[in-house]
Amino acid sequence: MKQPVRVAVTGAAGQIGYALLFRIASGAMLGDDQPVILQLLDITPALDALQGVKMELDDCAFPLLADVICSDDPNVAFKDADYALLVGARPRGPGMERKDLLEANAAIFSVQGKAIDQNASKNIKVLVVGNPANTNALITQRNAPSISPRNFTAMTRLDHNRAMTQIAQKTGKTVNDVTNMTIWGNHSATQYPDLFNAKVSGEAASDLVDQDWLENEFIPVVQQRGAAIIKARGASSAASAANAAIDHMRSWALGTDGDNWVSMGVYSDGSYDIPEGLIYSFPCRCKDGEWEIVQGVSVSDFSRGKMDATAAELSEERDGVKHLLP
Ligand code: NAX
Repeated sequence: MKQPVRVAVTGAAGQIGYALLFRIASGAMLGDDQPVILQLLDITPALDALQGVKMELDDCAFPLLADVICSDDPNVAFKDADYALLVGARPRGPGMERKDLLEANAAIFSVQGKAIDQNASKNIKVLVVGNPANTNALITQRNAPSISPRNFTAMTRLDHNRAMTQIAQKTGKTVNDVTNMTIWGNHSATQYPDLFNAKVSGEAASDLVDQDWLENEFIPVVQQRGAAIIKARGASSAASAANAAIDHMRSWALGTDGDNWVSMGVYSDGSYDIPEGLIYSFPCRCKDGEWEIVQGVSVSDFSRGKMDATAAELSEERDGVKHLLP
């Protein structure tokens, strides 16, 4: 049996946490031969609820679950962590402006970035789920200067999975037939789900649908899916978000298949003329625990406009918290 790895999860007492922890502990994220130690962080008022989650984890008797540590101290939760899933974030409260939301989260993620810098493994792989995920990932990364910026990522895999299902259903196929989907940019309503490079059973997805559906159905449905779930369920996506977090980490740790790729919010190196240093969602392939941005993906004028618009939003978000960045 391999040595256990340490997986920190923040916001662990929340609804995504409840859908996520049991799957990590069962081996769905890192493989069924990889034991894990869960290091769970939440705020002090949520510690009783977190203890209840730990009791349920204990009661599952997962063979791969070596230990569960619960804390309200980021220095404890990130101690020697090999992986971190940053799920906990400040939701938008009544009367809160977008700027206030960015600032409240900047405070949380700068504390967590510093705690990761001081306590975690230097090879830690960090996924930020809590919104605004890309900018929270940027803040975390900037507060952890001793760790490579490549180790901080943001989640757009839920958008990616949503887009795969939309095109599969439209073309009467299954998600197994859909490859090379890309979400470009921010995990927000400006994200650009790209059908021009996606394939369905090897054929260009954009050839199988008309431009009207692509522009006026597919893109807005994917962009607005989170709001549609809230309207239908009375609560935001939780199981599908947890599933996407598992998919993201699994792809990163264990690799992607062949020529296929996945969407990950990663540190921009200037590829596709996206400003360097933004955490922007690109098509990525993963191997041996490393991601790379897929190069040479075709970009039409239509795509370019949408990729630039979502980059502009990310630059604005970054400028909004500039005074808080080290
Ligand atoms: P919940 O409100 O159910 O849970 C959040 C948990 O985080 C709570 O237990 C809270 O006490 C905790 N928390 C708050 N501040 C904390 C801090 N400083 N340190 C540690 N824990 C803290 O929200 P949930 O539905 O689980 O969603 C969590 C986050 O995921 C939200 O920001 C949400 O917007 C975001 N999402 C991101 C998605 C993505 O695709 N990137 C999709 C789903 C989801 O909307």
